[in-house]
Amino acid sequence: MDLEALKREAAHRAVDRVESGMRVGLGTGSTARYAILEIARRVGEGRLRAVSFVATSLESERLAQENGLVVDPLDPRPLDVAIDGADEISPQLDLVKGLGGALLREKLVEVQARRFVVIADHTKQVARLGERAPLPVEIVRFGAQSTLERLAAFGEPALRLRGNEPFVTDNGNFIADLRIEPTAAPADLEVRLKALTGVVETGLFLGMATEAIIALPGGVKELV
Ligand code: ABF
Repeated sequence: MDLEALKREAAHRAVDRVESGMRVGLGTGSTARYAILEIARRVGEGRLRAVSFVATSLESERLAQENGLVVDPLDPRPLDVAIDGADEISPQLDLVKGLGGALLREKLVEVQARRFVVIADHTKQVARLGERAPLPVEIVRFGAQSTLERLAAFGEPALRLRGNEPFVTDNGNFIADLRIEPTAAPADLEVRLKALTGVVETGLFLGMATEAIIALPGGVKELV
């Protein structure tokens, strides 16, 4: 089974959690994309009714709208469920997210979700965060080089580029991809990074996921 089939499998399983009348957070990335398309299919077939949506990126908002879903702005009401991918998933369901560049809106949406379902193929599972992927950190543009220097106290930061230019997030910020020593205790790192001047948000999503649906060649694993 190829990775795309696994991602689709996990996504479709997560969409089974969506019921008529719910408020749903739509994730970003290639796995979340399958969830959005499947939700749109079920809405189109009338199997899901009166569902409202909030998107975690402009890209996902566009995809949802192109497929007939109406996307609302984020307001303070809780979301029933959010479905999104991840770059790393620890045994405790702590996550690294943000390689897709949408970490700030993802965190803003998913922190409001009663149920946050992470969907992924098995390659995203790690024993310790930082093993597989750099940690994305959203930083303000002004003084970005100074913030990168401050981040060097935590690992090896690199300003994310798109072509020759810095990558710019939906919020007008830059992203530093921070190579860290793999850690089984990311909470302290999160607190220290958030305290750093110039840091807007980190890609550490700790204690937020309520469940993970992980597709592997032999079948699907659900972790809570
Ligand atoms: C978003 O998309 C992220 O937070 C993560 O960076 C990325 C995962 O993408 P994919 O599903 O394409 O691997 O969910």
